[in-house]
Amino acid sequence: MKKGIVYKLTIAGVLFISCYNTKSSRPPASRLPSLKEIFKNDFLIGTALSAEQIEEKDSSAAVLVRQQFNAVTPENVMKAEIIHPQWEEYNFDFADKLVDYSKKYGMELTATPLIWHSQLPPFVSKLNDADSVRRYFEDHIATVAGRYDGKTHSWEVVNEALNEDGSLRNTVFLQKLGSGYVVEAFRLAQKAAPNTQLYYNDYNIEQPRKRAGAIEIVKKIQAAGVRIDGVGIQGHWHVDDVPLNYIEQSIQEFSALGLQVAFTELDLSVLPNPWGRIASADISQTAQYEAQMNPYTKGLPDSVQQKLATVYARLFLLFLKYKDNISRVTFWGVNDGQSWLNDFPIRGRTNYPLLFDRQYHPKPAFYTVIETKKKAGIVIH
Ligand code: 9MR
Repeated sequence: MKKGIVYKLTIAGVLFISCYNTKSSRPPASRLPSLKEIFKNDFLIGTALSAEQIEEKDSSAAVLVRQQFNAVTPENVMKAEIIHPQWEEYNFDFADKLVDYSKKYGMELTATPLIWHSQLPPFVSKLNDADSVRRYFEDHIATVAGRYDGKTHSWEVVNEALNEDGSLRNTVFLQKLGSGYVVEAFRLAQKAAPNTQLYYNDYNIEQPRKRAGAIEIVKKIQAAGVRIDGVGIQGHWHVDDVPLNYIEQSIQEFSALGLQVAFTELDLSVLPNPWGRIASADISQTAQYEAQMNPYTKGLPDSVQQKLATVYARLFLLFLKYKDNISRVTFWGVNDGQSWLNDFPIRGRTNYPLLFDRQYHPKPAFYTVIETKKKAGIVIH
């Protein structure tokens, strides 16, 4: 990490914060620098879209997404409970709308998740025998991945299969299909979607033990002669604990296996974590609301705003260093108000994890991220 650059970025952030707090000095959206333009020779810049955003119901969001992003991921609409609610019933309405949306605006679409233990439709949770689970698994992959082949650039084929210690998570798929199910999912996805890039996706896989588990998965897939094109590091981190060294080692190690690396769900929480700093994205882990755990209901103090800006910049400097290995950096949501982190792991908090605030205005972190590329001057038009 070059100290000079961080210093300049810090100055840029501090100067911007003074302007940021004065509403009248905010540039109109049309005059903002564009993340997708700034990083166009480096990696794609993506965002997760909610159902409302796919339908472009909010015009501020719609304008900003078109201006800033060249890749999209469904936040929820391709999850099994939505897309495959009953044995023989599929609901492709929103997923099809997203395909049209990505085509219309020339954005790269990442479909997700194909196989995930969470947000399964109730009929799958009730299955007790291995044959039925296998039937669901095969039908789901063939039907859903098959439908979008040629329409989506990539699939996150298996999502969150690992425990923190690198072992396979105890899911209905592990219980009923055995440990070979991950390789099998990729084999079936490759068959159904031969023109689609295939990724393994998880949170905390930059952490050494979980990373070792992910590498084992990749090696098994490759040893079976099955295609895997990339690994998605989700990137749900805490602003006080972004593991830059582990992220760098992970990019190096996954790349050494011949894989692309994508940062698929980036956001940085600024709120206290009830269990210490290492963030988790396991939505089954929740805690009770207490006022002291929700300190920034009236706005983010400048010091935290500045910290967020500096940490985002450090992260993007690292991404730029490895731009040849990184296919895409996707934020998990368009603005702070939409973020899942307002409700996880404690419901009803006010978090500030993204680059755009609740009014869709760019935050200081937006500018320091842009500075990482420009490395000189302050980009305030
Ligand atoms: O952001 C998503 C939130 O709206 C959903 O309620 C939640 C449960 O489906 O999933 C969130 O997205 C998750 C993603 O699909 C997988 N990685 C962790 C994300 C945050 O929980």
